[in-house]
Amino acid sequence: MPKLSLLVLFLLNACYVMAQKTAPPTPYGAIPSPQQVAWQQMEYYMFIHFGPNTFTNKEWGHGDEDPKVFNPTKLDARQWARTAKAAGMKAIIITAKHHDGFCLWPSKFSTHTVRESAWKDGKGDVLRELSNACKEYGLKFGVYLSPWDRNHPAYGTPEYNQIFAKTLDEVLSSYGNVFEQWFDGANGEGANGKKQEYDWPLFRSVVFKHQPKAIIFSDIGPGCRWMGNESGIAGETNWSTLNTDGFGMGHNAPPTQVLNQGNENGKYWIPAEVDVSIRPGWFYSPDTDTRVKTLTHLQKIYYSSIGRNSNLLLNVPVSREGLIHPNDSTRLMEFRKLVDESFKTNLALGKTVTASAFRGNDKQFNPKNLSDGKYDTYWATDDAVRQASLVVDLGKPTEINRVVLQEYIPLGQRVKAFKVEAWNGSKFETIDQQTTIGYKRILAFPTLKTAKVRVTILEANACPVLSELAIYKAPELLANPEIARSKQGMVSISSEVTDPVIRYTTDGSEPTLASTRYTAPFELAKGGTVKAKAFIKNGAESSETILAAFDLAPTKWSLVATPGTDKAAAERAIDSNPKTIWQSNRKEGAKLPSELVINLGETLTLSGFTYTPRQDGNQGGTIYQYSFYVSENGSDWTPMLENSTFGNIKNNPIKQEVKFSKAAKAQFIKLVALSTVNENENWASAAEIGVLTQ
Ligand code: FUL
Ligand code: CA
Repeated sequence: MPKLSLLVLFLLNACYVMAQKTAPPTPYGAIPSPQQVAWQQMEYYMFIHFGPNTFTNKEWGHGDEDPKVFNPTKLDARQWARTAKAAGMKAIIITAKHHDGFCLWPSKFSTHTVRESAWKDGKGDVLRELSNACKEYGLKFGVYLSPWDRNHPAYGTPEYNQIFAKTLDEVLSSYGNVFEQWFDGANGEGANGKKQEYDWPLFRSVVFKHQPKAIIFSDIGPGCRWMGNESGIAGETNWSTLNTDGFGMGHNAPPTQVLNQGNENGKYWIPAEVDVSIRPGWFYSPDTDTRVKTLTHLQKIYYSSIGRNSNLLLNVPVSREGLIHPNDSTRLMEFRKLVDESFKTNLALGKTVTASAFRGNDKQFNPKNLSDGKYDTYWATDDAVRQASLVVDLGKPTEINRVVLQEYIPLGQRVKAFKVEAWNGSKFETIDQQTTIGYKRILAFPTLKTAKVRVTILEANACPVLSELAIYKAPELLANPEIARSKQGMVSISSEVTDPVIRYTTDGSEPTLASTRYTAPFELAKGGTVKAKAFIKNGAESSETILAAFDLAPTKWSLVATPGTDKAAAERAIDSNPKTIWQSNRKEGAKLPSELVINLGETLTLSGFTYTPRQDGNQGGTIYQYSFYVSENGSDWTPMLENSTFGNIKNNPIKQEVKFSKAAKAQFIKLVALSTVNENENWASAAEIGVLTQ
């Protein structure tokens, strides 16, 4: 070999050795176990609620139901597994035992089980069938077991903790690997009226004895945590770390807002799992066959769960036949297709990424790692560098509407704030600015055309360590805009989907592509008309025009205390939120009439008033007969309408606008409910009360 090439080899080798000297970043704060990393990478799996409630149309069974009601005629766990697999899910978690205590397997420790049911003459075992089906379809298997048991006679005594431990023991040693043990924190009364002090350390030790690698779900983990609501919305800020010392389950759990967002620098790694049902309830009911969540709603949930550093546990209740209903499976397939199409082509893959800095200038931490499609290769900066920017060069102007970022979580969660910008031909313009990233963060925004995307890490608790930066053009979905105004008079326009550009007018004209683009809430406290329309595909498709007419906002209004009215509750009638409802006193002995007295905070000339009945589908307390009074001083009242009725409100419970025969000056108004749409009801309700000044 010539001397020169030897020298080159030597030098190359020296460079290599030097390069090797750059140590990877040390882990920051609490970090996940290898099982937690693998769990996070599952992202999406199925929840199944199934049991006597399926047959009795209940959400919470009392435990006194005849076990014979459990009688699925065509139960096929392979159909469930096949559906989950085809939906793109990685596992199934089933309610082996819900609060009614009924066991979906023939437990030795209960007399309220499939053995006592009519199904398969008492010889069936749902857990056996499902665990086998999961194996067949390559899915993981998990179990939900409620410690709250409204059937077991020992519930409420120390003996029950031993029984529940044995029950766990039985399940966790009989059906192969269990990837997740789901503990419901609910702790109600048993059949004897007693509550149980749960022995959580004992329960956990049984889980780990048989399933040392299982992820334990509960309000406080230790494997993963409840994220604080059942509507599928994790916090925009979402730390996978949580402080749980001194906390317990249920009412001892950290506040739901903390569960929703985690604790920055929390002591333990306990990432969020989003549990939500594809139907309004957790259990099957024929009443909800036509209320399976829409595709746009599921997409919204996807972005607010998987897109916000959480896993998504989507409940698909099994029907009375023992099958997943076609309405649910059809929707699941549509949803999978949408997700697949959205993330089919990573436009950043293999593209050049440049960084303002990278660790030790070492190839190992090169920004190229961000566009190689591999989670295990990452870009990092030197320890002292907490701010950095990355530019992806797409090569040519390209339509995009999704950016996906991933931190390399084996080294902890670090990023606190970041910004994403697009090159508009002469400068970078902000698309979005957000807080945490975590395992995965998806930003969805209306389609724009750009040749370069810049991501800037604005703040991090330690040097940033990112695995991937991916860019997509997802199919655009359309939905009608929704217009709302706050008590302070700020109008906001929202949409269930992120793709449309929303344009609006306040002069009554039809919104067009030339109208003002909605970007942030605007003031309309004195009232006016807002018309909004959503556009996608550069305006080629548009939604309906949505109109909202507002009168004076209740900014200065307050409730006047009157006998029998809870002032705080009554605030809900003047909070500009039709979802919150005022109810008059419902205690025993309560009776109508009941009244609401409002101080408008200034003297106004009123031409009428409005009454919005509750909009939640329930008609309880909806006012039918009423009287309405005004006053300038709060003590001398002038009747404007007496013994009047809201015509047709029972059949069509929309906002009622009532005009006075002549305008009146008033600082105080009083609505007196005389009767409601339901007979023999002794209380009234209201979603909103307003005035007409125009
Ligand atoms: C809750 C339970 O009370 C519900 O019935 C349901 O099982 C849900 C997933 O968890 O705590
Ligand atoms: Ca990578």
